[in-house]
This record gives sequence, C-alpha cells and structure tokens, in this order.
Amino acid sequence: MISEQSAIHSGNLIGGARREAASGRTFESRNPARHGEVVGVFAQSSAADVDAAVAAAQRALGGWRATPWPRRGEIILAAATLMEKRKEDLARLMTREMGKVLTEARGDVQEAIDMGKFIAGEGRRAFGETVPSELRNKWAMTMRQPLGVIGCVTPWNFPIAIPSWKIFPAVMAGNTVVFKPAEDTPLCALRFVEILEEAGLPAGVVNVVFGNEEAGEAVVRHAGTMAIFFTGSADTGRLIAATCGSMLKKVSLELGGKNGIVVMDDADLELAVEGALWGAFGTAGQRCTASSRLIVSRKVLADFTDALVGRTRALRLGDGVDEGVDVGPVINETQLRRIHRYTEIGVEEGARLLAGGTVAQNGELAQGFFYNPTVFGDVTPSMRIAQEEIFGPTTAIIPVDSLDEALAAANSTQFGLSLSIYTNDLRHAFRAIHELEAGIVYVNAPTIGAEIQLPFGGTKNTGNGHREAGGHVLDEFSEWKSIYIDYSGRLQRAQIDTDEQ
Ligand code: UN1
Repeated sequence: MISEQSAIHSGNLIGGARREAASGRTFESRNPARHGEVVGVFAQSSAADVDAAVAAAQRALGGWRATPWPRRGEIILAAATLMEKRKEDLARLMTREMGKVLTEARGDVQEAIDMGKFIAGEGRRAFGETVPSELRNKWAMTMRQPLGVIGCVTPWNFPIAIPSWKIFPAVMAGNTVVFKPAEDTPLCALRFVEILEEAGLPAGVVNVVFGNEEAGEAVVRHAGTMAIFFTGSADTGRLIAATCGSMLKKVSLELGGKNGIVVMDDADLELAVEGALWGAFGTAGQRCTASSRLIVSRKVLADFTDALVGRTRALRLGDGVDEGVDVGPVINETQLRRIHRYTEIGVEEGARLLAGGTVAQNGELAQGFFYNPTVFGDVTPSMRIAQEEIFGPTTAIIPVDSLDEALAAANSTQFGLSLSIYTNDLRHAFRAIHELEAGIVYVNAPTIGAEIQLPFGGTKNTGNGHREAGGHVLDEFSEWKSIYIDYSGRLQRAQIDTDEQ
C-alpha cells in the first residue's frame, strides 16, 4: 500500500464484491485538520444494502464455522502480520481521516495488531470441558459454538483498534460479520477489512456496509443478525438495547465514560500532572477513557493547578502528521460546537475557566476543527461538566479534602469505565482498588491506556455488563453447547436412577 493522498471511492464490501449502495447515494469522508480535503467517497447504505450484506454473511456461515479453529487463527495471525508491515501507512491514513496525531495513530494500529496476535492463539486453545457425569457409562462435555451472523457497529475515535476488538474474536469463534463503521472513518475500516481479505479470509465472512445511523439501525433491527456489538454513546446504546431486548438478541454495549483521576497529597505531583495532561488531552480528549475529571486534594491543589494550566497552554495544536504537534483536531463541526457549548455551560455553572475555552482559528488551524485544550477549576461533582461526557479536550478540576471525599466524588457519575488514583500510600491505593466503581482502575497512571489482554469495559451506564478483549473474550462471541453421550445401552434417568442399581 502506498501512502494515499488522493481521494478514493469505495462501494460496500458484500460477499467479496464491491457494490454501490442500492440507492446510488454516497457520502464523503474529509480530513478534520483540513476540511477542504476529501479523503474518500463511500456508499451511503440503507436497509436494502444491509439485507444484501446479511444474506452474504449467512451464505458464508456454513463454510466458515466448519473451518477448523486453528486455520481460522492462522488467517487472523496473517492479518495481524500484514498490519504490522503496513503500520506506518495505516497510521498515516488514520491521521488524515480521523485527525489523531501520528504517534497515537500508530498506537491505534498497534492495538489491533496486539488483538490479532492475542486472539489468533485461541485457534489452538478454545478449550471446552470434560465433566464427570453422575451416571455410569455416560460422558459429558462442553464445546463452543458460534452465534451466527454478528452485527458490529463501531465509532470513529479508534477506527482500527475498536473494529479489531470485535471482528477478530467474532471470526475466530466462527461467526460471520456485518460491519457498519463510523461515518467519519470509512477508509480506515475499508483498509482493515481489505487486509483480512488479503490474509485469506473467505468472501462473505466480513461484509462492510458504509453509512450513517440509518445503516446502523438496519443492522441492529435485521432479523438475521444474531448479536450486536456496539461502541458509542449512551443514548444510542439505550435505543439499541431496547431494540435488541424486544428481539431477544444478544447485545454488547460499550458506552460513555466520565473518568476521573484522584490526586492525593502524597502523590508524586509531577507524575500526576503529566498523567493528567496525557489522559485529558491525548486524542484531543476523544476517548471513552479520557480523564475528564481531576479530583485533587486541596493540600496540593494550587501547585497541581498551576503546573497543569502551564503545561496545557504550552500544548501545540495542528495537523497530526506534523512532528511536534501535541493535539490534533476534533472529529467534525458538530463535535466542535458541542465541546464549545460545554465551555459555556461550565462558565454558566460558576466553574472557573483556567485555560482554553475557545475554538482555535490561528493560521492553518482555521482550515480544520481545532479546540484549545480547556481546564476548568472550582468544579463541584454535580456540575454538568463533571457529569456529562464531553468527548473533547476539556477537563474539570474538583477540589477535595480527604480520601473519602475523593472516592465519593470519583464514583458520583452515571458512568463507570475507568478511574485512577495517584498516591504513594499503599493504603490509599488499595482502598481505591476496592472502592472505585469502574471496570478499569489505574494506580499512578491516567485513565487511558488499557491493554488488550485484560478485559475492557465498564460498570453502571458505561455498558450492559459485557467486556471486550481479555482472556474471556470468546465468551462474548460464542455460546456453550453441552453434550451428553450415554454408552450404557439402556435408559438412565438423571436425578432419578441412582448408582446403586
Ligand atoms: C475508547 O476510547 O473507546 O484505554 C477506547 C485506552 C485505549 C482504548 C480506548 N486503549 O485509552
């Protein structure tokens, strides 16, 4: 693959063929750092296209589920290896399409490579159990079965990593997939699936329908999709859960976060400032794990705030392909407006604006969607800027007087994805580990940076109890089948016939 600078045009990927949308409609993907630049033109799909994709996935299912697990694993490993070879090209196109700075785009691709390598090993390790029967001459065991055709609906903020969390384990377990990637990052999705094809994935195992929520909704509502895997907003997640609930369809939801870092007075303050800066402004705050709250002991509040504000003001904004840029653009104009609206809300609520708070429009920045990294001080836990997910480069400092107050503040949101504590006191660390209400807890590290070999997901309104990645990931993508083999040659009634006869 060469570095791409011209716009590409792609139809949907259905059953191994490229197909325009039935309606003939298309949409553009544009560079958020230079909005005039069209990255690609893609099929704008509707229910008819989703029907075709589900039919292709159903046709491919029989052959794929019969393919031995180790062979499926080899194909995934080959895909991960190809991604490794093309990491730089993939990262560059990601920065161009989504905006995150190049070092972070490389990390996003790396996370998918890690996921591929990790899951490929399951091909020779997807164990079932042999369990003793209560009866003589009777064998009992379990095995995994695929769910069938799976719908994957993914966001733009990790345009290769998040699809890899869902699609690699889905196909590893013998499922086939209809994949609806975010409207803002179709090219990343296309390149990811092309690599799977090149690695030897048979036609129809992963089908891509590009488009907006119309296409996503059609995937969720389709009677042929047996399970839905979604990452996105809590509002959309609720709608998906309602639909899947009424259809008795399995659904895995990875939703919002309002993650916080607790900074105790015994913390290494420099380390905490550095962590807060990275957690709040990495990926321009557009991670569901972003550190959007900083819960700081009053004893170190002034020092922490001064250092953080100074470092925030020094961050360099720009096109993420340029060396030396710390923070790239936000994804689109709607998000830019939403982020700024939250600045207004923070000011109206009486929080103190300490840095940023404006759209960045100097020079070349005016060509894209840039927001100056924003820090609020004097925030109370119940303010909207401390409760609602902003998904941008905005963080809120909440002063506290004790560990109890800090933990209570950290837990006082509807979400429970990722929480962290900076402390050098082991007792504080262990209380935090036990008491923080989140799927992920960090000690002396910010709230971002999860690794794929551990479960990823959250408590409360962050999801519906599912986890992605990690050692138990196949449980989400397969069903258990229990098998009993009676070789006694007579009727043996469980729970009734005893062993005495
Ligand atoms: C997300 O923002 O949806 O832990 C995923 C992290 C990354 C994944 C973030 N490894 O920040």
